[in-house]
Amino acid sequence: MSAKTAEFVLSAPAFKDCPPETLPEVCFAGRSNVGKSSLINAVVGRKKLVKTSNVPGKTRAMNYFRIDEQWFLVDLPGYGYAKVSKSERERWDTETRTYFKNRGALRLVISCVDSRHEPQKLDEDFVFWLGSNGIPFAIVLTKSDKLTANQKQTATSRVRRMLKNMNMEVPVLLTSSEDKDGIEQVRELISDFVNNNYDTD
Ligand SMILES: Nc1nc2c(ncn2[C@@H]2O[C@H](COP(=O)(O)OP(=O)(O)OP(=O)(O)O)[C@@H](O)[C@H]2O)c(=O)[nH]1
Ligand SMILES: [Mg+2]
Repeated sequence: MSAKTAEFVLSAPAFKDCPPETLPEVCFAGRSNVGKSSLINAVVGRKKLVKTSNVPGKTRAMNYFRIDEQWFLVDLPGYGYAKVSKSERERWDTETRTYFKNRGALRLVISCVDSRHEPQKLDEDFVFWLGSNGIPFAIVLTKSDKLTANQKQTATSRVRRMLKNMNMEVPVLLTSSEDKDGIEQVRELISDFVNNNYDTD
């Protein structure tokens, strides 16, 4: 189901600017241009809740949205965008790591990975870091409309293999914001974590 209400709350350039932890939250992260914003719009069922673009790396803040008065959705700027200065990249790395580690209300990180490619080093490092720090996450593969049935199989199994090599077991979903494949499953996943139906220990 689409969200009944979805409102922009604020844009937090730093961890200290995040809103009070009044609701459970779910955060979307991933490389620039992976399709995070499109995925968010599809999940919430809004055409333009979040801006999508061909110009990657524009947002440099944690963007908060209140969904159905029940949870906060957080859109993070993509990592791995080459044109961002080194100092800004380092600042952002510190802020997001602080956020992931210290945000008590954070229930789930949705780590978005492009289904067309092997997970990149940056994706692997990010996932490994989340897992090592005990942060609950799931992997959502994006842009599945670009794949054949065979390629879909490959995309999912290579991510599962990567997780297995890291000794991690987390949900892996294949999605397309274009044809809405897998979107309902992402909603269900979010709802499970928001309502605490998952044992994350
Ligand atoms: N075919 C296809 N294209 C998609 C899909 N999702 C996103 N795209 C395209 O991929 C590009 C990037 O999408 P965004 O949603 O803006 O990506 P993002 O991860 O939010 O990017 P940044 O915010 O810049 O990090 C756009 O041109 C989208 O139209 C999808 O499911 N299928
Ligand atoms: Mg975006």
